[in-house]
Amino acid sequence: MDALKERIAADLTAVRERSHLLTALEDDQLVSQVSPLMSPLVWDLAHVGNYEELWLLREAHGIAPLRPEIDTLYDAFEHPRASRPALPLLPPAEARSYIRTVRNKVLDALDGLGPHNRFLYEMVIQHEHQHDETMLATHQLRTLAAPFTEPAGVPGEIVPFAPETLVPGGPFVMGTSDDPAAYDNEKPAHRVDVPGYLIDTVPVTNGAYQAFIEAGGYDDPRWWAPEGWAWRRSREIGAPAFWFKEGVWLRRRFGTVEEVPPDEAVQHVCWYEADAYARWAGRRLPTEREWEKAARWNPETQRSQRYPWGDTFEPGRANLGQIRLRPSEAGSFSEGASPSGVRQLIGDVWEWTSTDFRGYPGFRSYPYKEYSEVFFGKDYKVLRGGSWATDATASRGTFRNWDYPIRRQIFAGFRTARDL
Ligand code: AVJ
Ligand code: FE
Repeated sequence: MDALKERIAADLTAVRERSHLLTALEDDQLVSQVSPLMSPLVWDLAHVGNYEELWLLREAHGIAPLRPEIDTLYDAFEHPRASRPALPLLPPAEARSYIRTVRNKVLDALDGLGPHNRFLYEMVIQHEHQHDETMLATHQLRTLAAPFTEPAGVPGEIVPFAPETLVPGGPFVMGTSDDPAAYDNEKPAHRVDVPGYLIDTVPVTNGAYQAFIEAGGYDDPRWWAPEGWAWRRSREIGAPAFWFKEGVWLRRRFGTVEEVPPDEAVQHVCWYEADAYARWAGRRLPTEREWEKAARWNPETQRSQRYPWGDTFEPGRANLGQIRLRPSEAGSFSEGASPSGVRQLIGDVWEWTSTDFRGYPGFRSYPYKEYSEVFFGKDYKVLRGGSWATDATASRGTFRNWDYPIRRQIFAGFRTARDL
């Protein structure tokens, strides 16, 4: 077996171990729904297997459907999340057995992996990791203890940093045309001219965000976009999701309560909160272009890199892949700095940008419209960089995520910017 096939097989095995760990609960916990925003965990589990069957067995290898009658149950477009618990879903044991059967057939077919179907493999691996991150968000919404524990011993040294970093004006190459793992929405590579700007060297911390809270930021319409203010007034919200105050600020995280650590990147804020904080601070959210230029552009080589630190993934340069179950302290992972000197762009928290999710010039949907294209428009904001919960296979300088500006259950924070 050549190196690529070995790597793909290892990635498939690794992500499946994750998925099993995240569903190591009693059946009643897997079939019940903790929030209308999320699927029952047993839906995610069978869905990743059904997606693997569709794209690898049927599409990549022309193998006849194993269980065509269940396709409709696991089609995310036919059944919105809120309606999924009422479906006649495969019970947990059957779901596990179905996805095992699919996987064994995929491993048997792996010999037929080649340049023509490689992306489908990269897509299926990333897809399961993306659902694992979604399952982690489901666990965070539960009040019970999670079936996994905090790994010990990370991260390392905190290296001091200037609060903001200058990125000079000029063109850079955004997106990619040749990354074998890139989704359709990351393509094609194109030159964009970005005027000079200053951007926070690290994401906004809990401590900085607390200052906004204590300054009455949640009650001051001056800082909020009109729709953001309407959102804020429609509910009793005065802090990030999962925070509550008992003398000091506390947060619930995977069923346990702890003091909010001031130096960690803030997470579980929606776009409207991020936008309001930025205005209160006399700043703004970065555009998606600004985020990517800060992360990828190397002025010395005049090229855009796959990661802030270079072209290959290197563990230890980012808080990625659940090496810990929360963002790291500001100033950690200094080895992950970009050529411009901006830090913690990859990992820690997804970062809200000011940009609506749209296709790049020359966009072509592949391999299906419902991955990206149907979400293009004004409704969704782009998030960049991945979080502590994102796997390395689904994180790179070109990767684009998107969500509604009201969403708070995802592992999202932000950094701010300003014009020169
Ligand atoms: C890219 C995270 C917005 O979860 O809705 C999963 C990823 N697409 N299955 C989502 C996805 C199909 C997607 N996000
Ligand atoms: Fe999916």
